[in-house]
Amino acid sequence: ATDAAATGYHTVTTLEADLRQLAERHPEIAELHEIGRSVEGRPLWALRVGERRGSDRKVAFLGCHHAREWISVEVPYRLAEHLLDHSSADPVQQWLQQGEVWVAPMVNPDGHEYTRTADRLWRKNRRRNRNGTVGVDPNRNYGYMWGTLDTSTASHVPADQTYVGPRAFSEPEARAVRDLVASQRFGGVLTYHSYSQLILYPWGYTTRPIKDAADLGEMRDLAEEMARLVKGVDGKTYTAQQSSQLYPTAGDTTDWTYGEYDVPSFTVELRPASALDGGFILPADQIEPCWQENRPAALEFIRHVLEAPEP
Ligand code: 0X9
Ligand code: ZN
Repeated sequence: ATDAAATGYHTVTTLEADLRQLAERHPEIAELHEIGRSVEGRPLWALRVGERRGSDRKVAFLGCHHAREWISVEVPYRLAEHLLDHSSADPVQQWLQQGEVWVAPMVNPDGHEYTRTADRLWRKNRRRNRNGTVGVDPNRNYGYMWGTLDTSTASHVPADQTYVGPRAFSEPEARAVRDLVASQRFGGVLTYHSYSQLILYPWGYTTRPIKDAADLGEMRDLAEEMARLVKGVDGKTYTAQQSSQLYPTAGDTTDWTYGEYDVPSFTVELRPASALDGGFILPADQIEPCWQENRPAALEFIRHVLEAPEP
């Protein structure tokens, strides 16, 4: 639909080709995994990066739960590329010797394809709902406190943008992430979205802070450190806050990863800062600076998770 503006962004097809190439160029430390299939049958890809298969230190980065948030594909993709390009230089080398980084840059390929060909602002997946409407919000379909809210930001109405789905994990996209997290036991999960320049930590479903003071301190400190690191690159402000301060929703990714597995979990809302700066439509010439400003924060998250003392 918007070829000129799209130059520089991956499509479903070019992402698959580029992930394959990355894995082929680095066969000793990278492997492409199909972690599931979308509603329309597209493969869901995750790249595993690390020397030792089955290590006990692992961290995951996710992108593009929401179709129109194109930049959220590019930051995790470039992270994978960066790790592989620097796999023989410390500290990356050390991390990849001892641990694994998993990157799944496009959890919602059906939606992404739809934003390219039909409706640039589509958000949800492409589930055909019972009542003839289309789409479940993949970031409302996770199984922690799923469905406990019924609001405009977590809706039980199938036509709505934030439709939670008929039941927790009704959607293959959310199930693929569930199964990956369940099988790999990540020590931390970070999921990219756009926009608003925020670094969010649980809870999202309630305005109450998480109960465990140590966990809260850990996530708050890390979110604030990541925000400082972002600012250090280009001066951009990313605000660290509890998810529900943006708005309460139930069934998002990080409430589930923290609620179920107790691991540090973040939603990073990338550029731009506001709708006035283009909202979901981020010009392709901002992919590189957006990646650059998020790189130290992503590496800090990896360091934090992979260098954590053994449980
Ligand atoms: O609503 C979402 O899923 C995320 N924002 S977005 O604009 N990318 O759609 C934020 C999810 C964070 N969680 C909560 N606010 N509870
Ligand atoms: Zn989003």
